[in-house]
Amino acid sequence: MLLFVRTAEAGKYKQSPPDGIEPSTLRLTAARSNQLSYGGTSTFLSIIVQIAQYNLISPLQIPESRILVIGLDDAGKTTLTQRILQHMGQPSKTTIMSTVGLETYEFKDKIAKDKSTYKLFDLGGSGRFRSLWEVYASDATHIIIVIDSTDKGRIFVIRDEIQTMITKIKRANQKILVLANKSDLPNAVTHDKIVNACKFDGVLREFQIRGLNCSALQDTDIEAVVDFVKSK
Ligand SMILES: Nc1nc2c(ncn2[C@@H]2O[C@H](COP(=O)(O)OP(=O)(O)OP(=O)(O)O)[C@@H](O)[C@H]2O)c(=O)[nH]1
Ligand SMILES: [Mg+2]
Repeated sequence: MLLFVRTAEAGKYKQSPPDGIEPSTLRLTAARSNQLSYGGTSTFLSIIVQIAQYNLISPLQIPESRILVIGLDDAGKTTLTQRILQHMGQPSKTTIMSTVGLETYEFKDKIAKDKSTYKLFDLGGSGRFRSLWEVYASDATHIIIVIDSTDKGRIFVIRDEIQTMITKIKRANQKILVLANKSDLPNAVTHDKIVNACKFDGVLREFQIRGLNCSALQDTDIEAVVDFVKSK
């Protein structure tokens, strides 16, 4: 299993880790107040610890909402994640690189000042990281499927990936948002067209599913996405 998570520094590389670092290994290199980052070389034990932290320890600390952001590479997941953080009063990055593995953020909403705890998982969309989606999806309360609404050539790739993931996860009444991102671009299609083309109504029929359009880059219609994140 790949569990390779980039740090701000490691984010300098786009699709592959630097020479000498095995992508199948993992090392804790940094931990900030709201963000855990991993990268580099590690042991099998470290990977087991990471999975245990997610599957065993975290439920004891029970964050109220676990939000998974998935989608193909370049769909805009990290750009969106940073927008969500920004809209919820968290520090956010302005320089965004392709995600290696995943990035995790844990925080409370500083704008609404409610007591809810949020755990946000921004997963890499490259093929080698997609097997991670199912690992995190079973325990998620909310899943945001970010789709580049101009990437018509790969619409069936995301459909197939979602279909594969759904067959492997434990259903726990997750809420699912199909997000047609990049609505600022002239050739963008809307979420309903994507849902129809992918037959998501059928594929995701066991879940509470909704669709939205947005532009993470332009910060357009992000409020509705944040409302989805906050929905219980
Ligand atoms: N025009 C436009 N570009 C966007 C939008 N959102 C993201 N982008 C651009 O799309 C590219 C990819 O954005 P990322 O946020 O890194 O995409 P990602 O899905 O996280 O990609 P991976 O981490 O590789 O899986 C960047 O050049 C972004 O600036 C949007 O709403 N509109
Ligand atoms: Mg990313």
